[in-house]
Amino acid sequence: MWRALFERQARILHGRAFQGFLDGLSGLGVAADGIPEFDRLTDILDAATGWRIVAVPGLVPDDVFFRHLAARRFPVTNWIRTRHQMDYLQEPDVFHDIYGHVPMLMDPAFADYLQAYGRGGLKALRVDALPYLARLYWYTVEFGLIQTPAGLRIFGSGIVSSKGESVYCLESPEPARVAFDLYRVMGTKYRIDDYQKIYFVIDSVEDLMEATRPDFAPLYERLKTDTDLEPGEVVPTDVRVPRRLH
Ligand code: HBI
Ligand code: FE
Repeated sequence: MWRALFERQARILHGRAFQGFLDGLSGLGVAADGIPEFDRLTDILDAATGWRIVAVPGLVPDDVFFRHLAARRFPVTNWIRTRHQMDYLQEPDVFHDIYGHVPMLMDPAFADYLQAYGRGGLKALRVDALPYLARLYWYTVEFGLIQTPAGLRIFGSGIVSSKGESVYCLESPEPARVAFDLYRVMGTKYRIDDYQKIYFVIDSVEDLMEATRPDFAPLYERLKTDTDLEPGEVVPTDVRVPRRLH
């Protein structure tokens, strides 16, 4: 199953995945021949950015998840999907977590971003603002796109670990593609059971880290008084990003 998933995604992501993701994947030595040894993987990751992985049986409670991230520990599910779940499964499995999430943690700026996200998550829980922060994770860590000199590329884990969305997100005329804006992202709802209707595009991981450095508390207060945007909605202040045409 690992080999089938890895080889399928490798074909699709050629020319579509962000170079930082591909560099992370090869730097970790993650390959088609089998599920990586967690102990070996965690040592390579630790040497690169101080992150480690911890095996978990599946989704863990939010506060547990954020405490791990805040301590540079990424929770990795310890089972792999069945052949009936080849194209879609609701919960992250070891392929989604290792192939989708861990490679970007080899990038120092992204490693800092995800730890900051974990710290922010613990704060958000205390002020009952988790839904807003979960949208930031969803539209960057899971479904983020990045503008590069070579063109629009994918870095979101939910996309790189799935089959169909890797093409759709870059080339379909259907979804909106909008330049990343923190307040806009945190005010936008998302669907978990279908392709996204909107993608947010960053110019660099450093930009993303900078944009999310300020304290979110005042943003949460404003967001609580604003109306949430529907996933497909586009507003006049949106900076639209053209899709890939080939
Ligand atoms: N647990 N194992 C695991 N993996 C996740 O990605 C995860 C989780 N628990 C909570 C969670 N994600 C999200 O609800 C938070 O980002 C809000
Ligand atoms: Fe995920």
